[in-house]
Amino acid sequence: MGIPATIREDFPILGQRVNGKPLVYLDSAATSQKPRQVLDAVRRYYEEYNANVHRGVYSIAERATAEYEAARAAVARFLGAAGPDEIVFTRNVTEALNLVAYAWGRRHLRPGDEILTTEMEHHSDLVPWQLVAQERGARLRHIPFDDQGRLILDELDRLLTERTRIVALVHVSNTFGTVNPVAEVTRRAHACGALVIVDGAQSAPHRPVDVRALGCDFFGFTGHKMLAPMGIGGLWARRPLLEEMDPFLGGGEMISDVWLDRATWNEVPWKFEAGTPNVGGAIGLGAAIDYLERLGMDAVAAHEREITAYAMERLREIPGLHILGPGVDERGGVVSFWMDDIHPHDISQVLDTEGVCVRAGHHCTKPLHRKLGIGASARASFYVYTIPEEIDVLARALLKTRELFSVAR
Ligand code: 7TS
Repeated sequence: MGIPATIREDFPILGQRVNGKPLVYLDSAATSQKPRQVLDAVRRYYEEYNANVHRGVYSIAERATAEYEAARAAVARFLGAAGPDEIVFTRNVTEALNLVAYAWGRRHLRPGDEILTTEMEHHSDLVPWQLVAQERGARLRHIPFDDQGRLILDELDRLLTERTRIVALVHVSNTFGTVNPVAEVTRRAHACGALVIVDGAQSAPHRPVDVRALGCDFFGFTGHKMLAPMGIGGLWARRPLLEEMDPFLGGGEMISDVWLDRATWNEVPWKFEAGTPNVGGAIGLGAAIDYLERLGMDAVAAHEREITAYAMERLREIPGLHILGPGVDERGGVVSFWMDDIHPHDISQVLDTEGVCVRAGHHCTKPLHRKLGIGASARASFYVYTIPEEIDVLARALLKTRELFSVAR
């Protein structure tokens, strides 16, 4: 069963007009829109049982704690974790990746050790490793990509050495859209004794993810790209890894006992959740997962594949437009492109006059763009609510952009 276009009615924002035109939101890789079911769950929390979690012994606090922990269980089920204790809530995937870089990296990295990432990483899976590598005297290396934006796996065996401690890679590239062969990379990394951390920001929202089938050791995700509010995300990690790591942040909730000069730690996962968490956000994430599970992640992936194939077909008709990344069989719902003689910011501005939202810039993948020799690109990205008619609007608006700029020259 495909995804019916009627689900658009669940997304209040999609009924809007901007600049006199129906809103065509094609920037879901930056953040997704939110269905009523998620908005209602968050509002219900604030209207009916807003209270801090894990401390009150009165009814609404108990309900808040139960719903917060139910959301953790939903995430565990959604990602195929062994249990909710393997899920740490964070603000977003950036915080999840930093958590591992610091809590794991500070304990395990020694001078001369190597951290392997890729040339297509988002800055949030590069910079934390740069910081910890500098602090620990470790060395960063990078898996290159080919001219279609695919990782060059032939290089992997050369790059993986007995010094490699961890491989940090993006599951689905937010710029190329490439779906990286995480299971294969993990198999080879483990054979060298290295751990693997996956940036799942663009995969968990869009395709079935089973962390145990992937075989990786850490998996980060971010709620706002999967129908949930901003400010909630998380980290999945194998329980023994969470247990051996020191906390990342100190404060309330993450302790077991505290003296003036020392403290002991709470159990996992709470050891990593210092301070009052985003309870409303977690509850919204639980509702978002319910929503996605009702649609079925296979159906979500199939829908996006269809939309992406159609978008690539329509965009290829536009003269002087160049699509980045691999063919539709190897990509998620992201199509980045550039156009001869037109800056991506100009593209985005002209599209905005037609009600079309696309991202322009480096998409937090500056090294990737630098390697391609382009400073920036434009990007259309899709989700469950995207319909082919919106791709038609995009294609018409791009043709209009082309005409405007050829007249201007
Ligand atoms: N990793 C990838 C692959 C991403 O696409 C993003 C966000 C992040 C990490 C960071 O997510 P955050 O929620 O922690 O901020 N990517 C984008 C984007 O492509 N456009 O805006 C944000």
